[in-house]
Amino acid sequence: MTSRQHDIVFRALDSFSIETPSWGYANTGTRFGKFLQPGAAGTTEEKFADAGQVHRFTGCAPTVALHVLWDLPEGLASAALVEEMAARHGVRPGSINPNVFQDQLYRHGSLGNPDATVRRAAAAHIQESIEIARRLRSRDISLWFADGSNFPGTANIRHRRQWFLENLQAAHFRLGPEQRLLVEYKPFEPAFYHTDIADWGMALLLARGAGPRAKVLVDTGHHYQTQNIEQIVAWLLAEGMLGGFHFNDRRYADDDLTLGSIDPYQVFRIFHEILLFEWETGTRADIAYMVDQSHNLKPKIEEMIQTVATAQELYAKAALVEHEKLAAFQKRAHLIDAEECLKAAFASDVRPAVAEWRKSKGVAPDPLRAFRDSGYQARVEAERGERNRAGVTSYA
Ligand code: AFD
Ligand code: MN
Ligand code: MN
Repeated sequence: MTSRQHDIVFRALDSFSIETPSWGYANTGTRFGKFLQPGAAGTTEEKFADAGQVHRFTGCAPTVALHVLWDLPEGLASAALVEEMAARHGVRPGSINPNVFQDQLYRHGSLGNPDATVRRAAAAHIQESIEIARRLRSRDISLWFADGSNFPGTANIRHRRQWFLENLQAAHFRLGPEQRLLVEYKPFEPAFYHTDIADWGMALLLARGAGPRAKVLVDTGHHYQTQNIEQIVAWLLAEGMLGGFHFNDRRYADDDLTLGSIDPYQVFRIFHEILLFEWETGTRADIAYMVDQSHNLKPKIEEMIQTVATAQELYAKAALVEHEKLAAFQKRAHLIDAEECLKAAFASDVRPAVAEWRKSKGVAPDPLRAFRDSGYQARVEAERGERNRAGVTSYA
């Protein structure tokens, strides 16, 4: 690696941080059941403690996404306690995730429910989530809806679209001056005939309709197998509508596997589109990088460290693309040379430079090894094992 490339990697890592999800530290599973881990976090305090380890050993994961029902069971009344817990563990509350998909009330949807009283209940929960975000000084309220239907003819798609538009406009009206609504899309699951916000176009139109501080959230697991996600990212960047990501990986559907475990080149291409946009426009894309994974079988904290370290490496690789050369090759349709600009950067071994960056920040060069040597896992397994083995787990 040349000293110029070394400096590029350092600058890229200096500007990169990624948010981990509280729900990634708790026992979760699939619809076929959960395999409980003795050291899994069961309380919000434990989730912050575990997230604090990830930030301590990676140096780039300072915020934790919170799920309102799971992490703030008393709603706004839980906010002060949550703020203290986060500070105790060296992290801060991150995006606030309302939960309008779990209660029985939402059997036939939330904002898309044909019953106006249910729509009002969902809207009230979202508004309380906005208040919680304001109290915790969190910028983003991250909205995912399970709404949809399973059978043709059972739902009026256009009425549901209108209810979403009206309620997202009402939510937007309640935002503080610095806050944003992130509208997430997902083509299917748990609804299997139609999902009300099924693709980036619907999310874009609803976000545009809600107001100027509503943006689109791209969850990398929420696309059909063949979709070109980096093309969606390029369009949303050009439209000024890319709010952030929920990173994970997938082989088949929304599998919530470890970022980069199946297709690291796709994550690289997503980061490349963002860095190319920033190079061309001379602006910094204001994007929330977040993890959304359900750490089911791997040890949870280790998988989160692996996830964050992989994200850093792929971001550093993408930063090595020589944009001037690429632009010139694209202009002259020199296809192989243009493609080789990406392949050369992706093939670069950035690990030594990343390790040096970590040391320069007072962080261990190998975060996974340092965490394993810390004895933290054995300690929390001893503290939490009996409770977890008894199957006492918090939501998520
Ligand atoms: C599930 C949903 C969606 C949402 C996440 C957190 O598919 O990705 O963002 O839960 O609520 O993964
Ligand atoms: Mn998501
Ligand atoms: Mn998902």
